[in-house]
Amino acid sequence: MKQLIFLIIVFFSCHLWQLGFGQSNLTDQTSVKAHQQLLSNQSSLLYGDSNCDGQLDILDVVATINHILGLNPDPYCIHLADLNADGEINILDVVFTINLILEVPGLPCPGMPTITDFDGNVYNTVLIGEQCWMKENLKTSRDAAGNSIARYCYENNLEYCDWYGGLYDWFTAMNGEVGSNTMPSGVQGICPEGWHLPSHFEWTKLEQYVCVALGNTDCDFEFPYDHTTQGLRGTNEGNALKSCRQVDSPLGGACSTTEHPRWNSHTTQHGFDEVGFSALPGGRKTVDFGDLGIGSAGYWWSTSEQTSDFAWYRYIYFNGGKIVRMDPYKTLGFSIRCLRD
Ligand SMILES: [Ca+2]
Ligand SMILES: [Ca+2]
Repeated sequence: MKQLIFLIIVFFSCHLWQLGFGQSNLTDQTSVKAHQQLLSNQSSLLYGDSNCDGQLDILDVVATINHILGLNPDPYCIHLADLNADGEINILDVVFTINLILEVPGLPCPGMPTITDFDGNVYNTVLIGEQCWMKENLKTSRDAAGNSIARYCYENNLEYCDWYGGLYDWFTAMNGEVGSNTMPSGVQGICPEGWHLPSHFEWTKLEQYVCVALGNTDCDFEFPYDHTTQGLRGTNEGNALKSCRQVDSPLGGACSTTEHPRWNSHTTQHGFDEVGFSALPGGRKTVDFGDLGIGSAGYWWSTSEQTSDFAWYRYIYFNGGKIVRMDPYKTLGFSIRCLRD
């Protein structure tokens, strides 16, 4: 893959320079108008579409290489071309564009590789199909407006919040908003500005994407868009969502670790992080039985209610590869993953 990318870059770098591709000047008034027209025609931002034609393809790679070479390609949508959002256009954006075209799994979200919450915690992001997820569990103690919220750290130990994120009951997570079954949920909850809590169906979309990516069959049956199917679903999709960090992971290397955060040891049901979701087992806070499950299970809220007392969640566990969908008590404390709006 790296060789292919390198060859493509070399090919276009060498040949397009000679061809003098797109040497027009953006300061030309006609060009500026055409550029603005193209921008206004775009209903939503298509990151990587550096030549502003509404499509993501090899021509965008060409445009960005030409931009780097000082050839002033016109039109050129610089805000769509800076995929790693570092304020400059260079070879990293070329590689990112190629990876986007090739749909390489686990890429950071184009234009937003990280997101920072009100407390200053920085989270990596990951693009999974059409969804942009936080790659880590939320750990904030304040909402996007700066108000304190009821964040709980496992066993009241702040280190667990650093490693696995905070635990929040459903009411805290929703931050006063009403339940939602739509896609997207439209519920910001305690997520940063521009982000929202996933609905039950948005989790379903992720599950179906992973199911298909693994080449599994019956994805519509295993992960249906309904509010009736409960229990253990799928086959190995849970393992595909897990971080590979595990005690004695058979994958070895950095995946095999005793350091937090990590999953408890298992010889066959280890995570392999197929799409970059990197799920970690933050455990849960119960009302009557204390804190349970750190290292052995991760639980994530959705915005979707079943009744006034129960809401849908997802649950992944260390000794199995399936994903659990159920509707536990809203008073339980679980992890949160946010989605980009
Ligand atoms: Ca394009
Ligand atoms: Ca850049």
